Order: sequence, then structure tokens, then C-alpha cells
Amino acid sequence: MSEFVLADHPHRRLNPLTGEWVLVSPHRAKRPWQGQVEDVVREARPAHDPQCYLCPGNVRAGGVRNPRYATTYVFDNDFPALMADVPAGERAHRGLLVAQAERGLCRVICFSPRHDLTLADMPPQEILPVVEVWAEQYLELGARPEINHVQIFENKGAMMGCSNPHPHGQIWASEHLPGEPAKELAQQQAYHAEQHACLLCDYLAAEEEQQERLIYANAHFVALAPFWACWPFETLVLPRRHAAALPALNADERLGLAEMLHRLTAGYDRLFGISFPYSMGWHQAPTDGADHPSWHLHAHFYPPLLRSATVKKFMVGFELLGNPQRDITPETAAERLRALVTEFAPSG
Ligand code: H2U
Ligand code: ZN
Repeated sequence: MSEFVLADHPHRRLNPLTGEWVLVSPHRAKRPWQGQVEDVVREARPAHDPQCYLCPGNVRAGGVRNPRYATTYVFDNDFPALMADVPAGERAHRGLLVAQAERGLCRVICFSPRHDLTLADMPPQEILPVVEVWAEQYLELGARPEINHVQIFENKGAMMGCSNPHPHGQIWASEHLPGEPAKELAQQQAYHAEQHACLLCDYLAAEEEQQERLIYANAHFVALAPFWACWPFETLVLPRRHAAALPALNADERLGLAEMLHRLTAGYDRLFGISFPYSMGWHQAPTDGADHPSWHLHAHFYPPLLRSATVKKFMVGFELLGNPQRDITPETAAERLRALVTEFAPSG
């Protein structure tokens, strides 16, 4: 039999951040990529929509009127999934029927007063206030004694269940560490204990050696298609410098991040010529009062689209029952995205 080749043969890849595997079936996606760039079709939207509950000056569901904000605006979600005043309590019947009260709170962050923009349309200087507000919210909510984790995210596009095209994200801050960050904490801690080094610092060094999955890098931030990506055009965004959370970033790094977000989201839009849907979010160190030297700040972008503006990937069958699977390799995805985001040029 011939030699094992990653680009040809079915194989599984380890996600060292979660300890989970993904099945890769590269032989199923051997179509050549034509390399054409689509014109981005924009749904015409007004700069201000009188019906939008996020636009400045409009009234929300609870009857509260939004201020005439000029950059970003944060408010408590009128329909929060988590609440601060839940009585303490738990149930455990035979160790199998287990429940615990969960305290927390949910907020909504408007990224811009403009109803018609997305991060892709906002220049870095306009994305900077979004980065600042993410950092402030992490600090403010994380300082509350009952909040041990702050999940900041953006659901974009109707396909992702987003209810409103006005550029916005959410925060769900909770008492317990949710499942994904809990897996990442255990993996990062174990690596740190064994290697006396940071898992993602070392991973970034390995990716810079191979170059194959890098998409874009500036002096402070790198975007790449992770070796273990599940979603076709999944990306990981991380700072070059070891930092546990957004507040640790200095002014240059924050601007570098804003530039990265602008380029990456604009590149995504050019992939299929539409405003690209995704769920993205930050994974920052838990806010449980402990030191987390092993934690390396990063964002995941999980976009559902597979090969056109309408064909999306479903996580079904084997993927629900076994583990996720992908056809196009992260190397191919990175190559396509790199060309759209800009030719990769090592810097900094
Ligand atoms: P999406 O990002 O998934 O569309 O969610 C928007 C949030 O806005 C959603 O969680 C909240 C919803 O509860 N919301 C308000 O807080 N006030 C409103 O008037 C409508 C929607
Ligand atoms: Zn609006």
C-alpha cells in the first residue's frame, strides 16, 4: 500500500484544545477551486430602521428607549437566559438526576448605531470601540462574585438564528464554566503542567513553521484554519503575545485585533459573495478569582456555509453520534480564505 498522505487519505485529527477528534475525508472534495471572487451582494438596508429594536432612539420590547448612542451600546437582555437572583439549590437523585441552580446575566452589545453595517463594513477605527467594550464587559461582569465565566459572542445571519441584521453581539455571563471552556481549561492546564509552556503559544509556533493553514497575520494577531477545524471555513484568531483575556491587550494590540476582524470578516463576505453568516465568540480565562497562566485568549469563528451562499454543512448522522467530519481540508479552506483576506505576509 502507498504511503499515508494527509491530503488524500481519510484520517482523524486531534483538537488539543478540547481533546476531541474530527474525521477528515479529503478524497471526497477533490474538486479544483476556480479562485473566482464573487461581488458581495448587499441587501439594501437603511442606516436607521424605525422598526429595529437596536437602532438609536428606538423602543425595545420591554418599553425602554435606546439612547441616541454614537459608537457602541450595551444593555441587559430583555429576555435573558440567565438571571442574577436565582435561589441557591440543587438536586441529585441516585447521582443520576442531577440539577444545580445557575446564576448569571445576559447583555446585548450594539456594535454601531448604523443599522446597515456589519463588522466587515466597519474600518478598524470603528471596530476599536467594540474591542474596548468587550474588554470592559469582561472586567465588569467577571468582577461579580457569582460570575465565573463571561461568554462574549456574535451570531450573524438569519441562518444562525440571529433575529436582527443590526450589527450586534451578546454576552452570557454565568456562575459555572460552560462545557467548551471547561474542556479547554483542562487541556491547557494539562499541557502547561507537562510542557511548562502554553498550548496555544506552541501551537501558533507549529503553524508558523508549516505556514499551510495561516490565513492572515499582522504584528499582533494571527488568523488560521485550525488543524482540527470541524466547520468548512472555521477559523481561530489569537494574539501572538501570551494574554489570558482582552483587557490584557495594549493599545497597539487592540488596534491590531480591530484590523484583523475587519479583514477576516470582509474576506469571509467575498467567499460566496454574501454577508457571511457565522457564530463567533471569545474564549477568555475564567473569572473565578484564580490565576490562569495556561489560558491563551482566542476567538473561534464557526460559519455554517460549505460550498455556496445556500449550501450549508449539517452536523448530522455520524457527526452527532460519533464525531464531526469534514471533506474539504483545513489546508484548502485556508488557501481560499488567504487569497480573499490578503496574501499572507509574515510580519512583526
Ligand atoms: P440574536 O443576536 O441571536 O439575534 O439575539 C438578539 C437578542 O436581543 C436576543 O437575545 C434580545 C433577544 O432576547 N432582545 C432584547 O433584549 N430586547 C428586544 O427588544 C428584542 C430582542
Ligand atoms: Zn437597527
